[in-house]
Amino acid sequence: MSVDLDKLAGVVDDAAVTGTAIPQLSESASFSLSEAYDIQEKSIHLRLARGERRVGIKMGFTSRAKIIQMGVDDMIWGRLTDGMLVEDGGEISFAKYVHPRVEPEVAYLLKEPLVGPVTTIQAMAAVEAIAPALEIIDSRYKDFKFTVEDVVADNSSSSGFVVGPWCAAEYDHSNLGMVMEFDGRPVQIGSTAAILNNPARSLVAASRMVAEVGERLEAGWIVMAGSATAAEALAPGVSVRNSVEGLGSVSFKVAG
Ligand code: OOG
Ligand code: MG
Repeated sequence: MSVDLDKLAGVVDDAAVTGTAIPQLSESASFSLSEAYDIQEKSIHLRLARGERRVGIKMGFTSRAKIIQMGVDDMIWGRLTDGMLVEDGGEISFAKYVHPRVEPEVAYLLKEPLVGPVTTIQAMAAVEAIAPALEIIDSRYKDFKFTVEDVVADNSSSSGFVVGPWCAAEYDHSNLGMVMEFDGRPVQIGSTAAILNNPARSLVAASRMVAEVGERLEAGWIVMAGSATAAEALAPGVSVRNSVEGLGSVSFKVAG
């Protein structure tokens, strides 16, 4: 019997909406990586049907630190909607999530579409601006454990994203220091170089990977390049800031 992708999309969507942990889908169903992306797409359709709007993509496992932390060694991507956007300086409610973590990232804003394989120079020519960013990830799976197929089906743990001030992306941003603080205390220190040696390569990978499912990166979209460091678990009351050398900082607070 073939696996019911629509049903599995409903399962991950429901877990995300209610902030409830579920067993890994692969424990009771067998599906390929390509079917995992189908489940992801179908789960996003449920969001769009509820009125959310697609605003971009997030890349995952673009740094060694994340690959080591999660034990998954394949680059992955997920779909971002406006419903996941948290305002810079805004507040989130802990109760909405299963076991949220936060990652220091940078985000790109595109001014032109990117289609399929492109060079780093072509990718950067399509960039309007770059910003310091924070990603709030929240695996819907129990104990934050998953196979690559499971995490992709679960929209690559996408849950929230916060984007700081947009800066001109003309200058070299391949090795900028990054500090993520909890209540003013540094919890992760890294560099944009940890993201594929240059986060622009994440954009190149994003263009190539979405083309595999017939998508292209659209003008106006945001691309989250992936975490430069291991993720940190959030807790009620904590204030989070990511400062990126030369780009400024981005922050949010978890309600107490
Ligand atoms: C998967 C998402 C990874 C990143 O920036 O590497 C990711 C996860 O760790 O749950 O967003
Ligand atoms: Mg991330």
